[in-house]
Amino acid sequence: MSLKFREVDEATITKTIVNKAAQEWVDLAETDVVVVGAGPSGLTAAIYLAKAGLKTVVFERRLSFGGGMGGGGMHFHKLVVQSPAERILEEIKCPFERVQDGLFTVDTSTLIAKLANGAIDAGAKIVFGVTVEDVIFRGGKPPKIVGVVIQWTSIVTSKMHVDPLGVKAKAVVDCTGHDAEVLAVALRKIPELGLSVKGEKAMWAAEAEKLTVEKTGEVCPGLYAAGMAVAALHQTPRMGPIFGGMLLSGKKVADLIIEKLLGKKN
Ligand code: 48H
Repeated sequence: MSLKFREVDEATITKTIVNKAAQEWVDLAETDVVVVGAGPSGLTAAIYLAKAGLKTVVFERRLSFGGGMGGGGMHFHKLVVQSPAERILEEIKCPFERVQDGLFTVDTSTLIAKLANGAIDAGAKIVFGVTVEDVIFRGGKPPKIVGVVIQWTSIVTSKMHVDPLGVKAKAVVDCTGHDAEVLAVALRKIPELGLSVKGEKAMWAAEAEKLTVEKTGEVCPGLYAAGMAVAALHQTPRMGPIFGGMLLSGKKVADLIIEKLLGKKN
């Protein structure tokens, strides 16, 4: 390999970045599915949505993947996953260890990398540093969610008054975790929906896992909930650092959207 560096002009670096990003943003302005949040449920949903051929964009407010996975259980770097979610681990080629019948453990960093890689390989676009702060809706009985309102996270945290942009989508999935941020704002600003986010209940792992997956789905036309946002909406219990429910919830929401938009049953 030659050790001679290619000379690069600063203006070329700027033009390349701005040009390519702007071209992509033009394309992102109208998409099939917006997934909000790149945690376990959001990344899993993105894998299956993109695999099915749906144009999928994940907006993540932080500059990293993984959501609550990185913290493991109280910073211990292992997560627990139960059957049948190991099938998802197998599909994304994520190494895991069997602990007991139907119970498995995986390294936090490994699961984050494999889920993110799976989503990108499937064709999903993941954009960091973007906060979804509102939804776009159209009136009707019931009203329909037709997109999201986005802002740079750095603008949100600086509290500067900069007007946001809108991205249209056929389906929006709230995968924002404990605060169910997209549902919270949509349900507050569109009272006709007659719902609100009350927050999850105290811990009961087995019940929480079952109910999270069971209640994953469409909340109102165009707006879906997956992962911990489901528990926050339906006031079901929390589960602690067991992640099978998050993965299965992400897959279930993807299956529902695929069926709705493409008429295909998985
Ligand atoms: C853009 C946003 C916004 C926004 C948030 O918290 P997450 O990991 O969410 P889930 O539901 O996929 O997984 C939950 C799991 O991590 C967890 O917390 C569990 C199992 N807890 C059990 C318990 O008992 O405590 O990821 C959400 C992601 C994060 O990366 C956020 O930064 C991001 O969404 N996010 N992105 N716009 N408005 N709000």
